[in-house]
Amino acid sequence: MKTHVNFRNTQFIGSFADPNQVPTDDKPLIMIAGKSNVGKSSLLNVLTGQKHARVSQTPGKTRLVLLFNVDDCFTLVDLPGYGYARAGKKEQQVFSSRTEAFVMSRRPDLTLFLLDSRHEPTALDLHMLSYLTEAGLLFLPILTKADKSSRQAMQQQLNRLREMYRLQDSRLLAVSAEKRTGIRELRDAIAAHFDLQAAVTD
Ligand SMILES: Nc1nc2c(ncn2[C@@H]2O[C@H](COP(=O)(O)OP(=O)(O)O)[C@@H](O)[C@H]2O)c(=O)[nH]1
Ligand SMILES: [Mg+2]
Repeated sequence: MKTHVNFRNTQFIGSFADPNQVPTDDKPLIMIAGKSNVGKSSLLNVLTGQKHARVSQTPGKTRLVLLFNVDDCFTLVDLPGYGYARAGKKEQQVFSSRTEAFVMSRRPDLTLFLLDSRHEPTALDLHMLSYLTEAGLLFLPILTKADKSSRQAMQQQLNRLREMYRLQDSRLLAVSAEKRTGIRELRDAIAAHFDLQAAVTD
């Protein structure tokens, strides 16, 4: 039985245009959700210490489902982001119908729900929040781009979101992929969810 998970030992499994083609396995599934440009790919790269996911210059470009094997402990799925302003109306929903079918059939064991620390949650963020809650999917809210906000603004935002989401203190993390802050805490939180410890690697 493994006791530690080394996030840096992550292998890319593949990319899929159709979520239906994503292979199943016997490992717990973690999904990354959040609006386009919130920093999903950047966080994934810092979390795994590798340049797996392409950080987009053009927001909304990631239409593929990316799948990763994290140290044989769990499978991580990076889904297309929502709310890309220039996308068509059909894109202005949290999931496409195919992605939603994927989420409902696979029911991820944990969702990393990314929110921009600099802004109020958008209507689609709130939609995602109620989606996750109503579907009974466990999620870990994460504030991204913490380097862009002052300490004081970040604290206010944390307090506001904790109140809004009725969260306990430990359930809301702030991270910066740029400055690499909050990454160890995030690894610890994910690992703990699966009764593992995060290996200290960097
Ligand atoms: N300042 C700052 N910028 C970030 C951070 N994370 C991502 N970005 C930038 O935000 C943009 C979108 O990032 P990306 O990871 O592609 O977002 P995604 O669309 O959610 O996958 C890129 O220009 C990144 O360089 C961060 O922690 N701090
Ligand atoms: Mg991306």
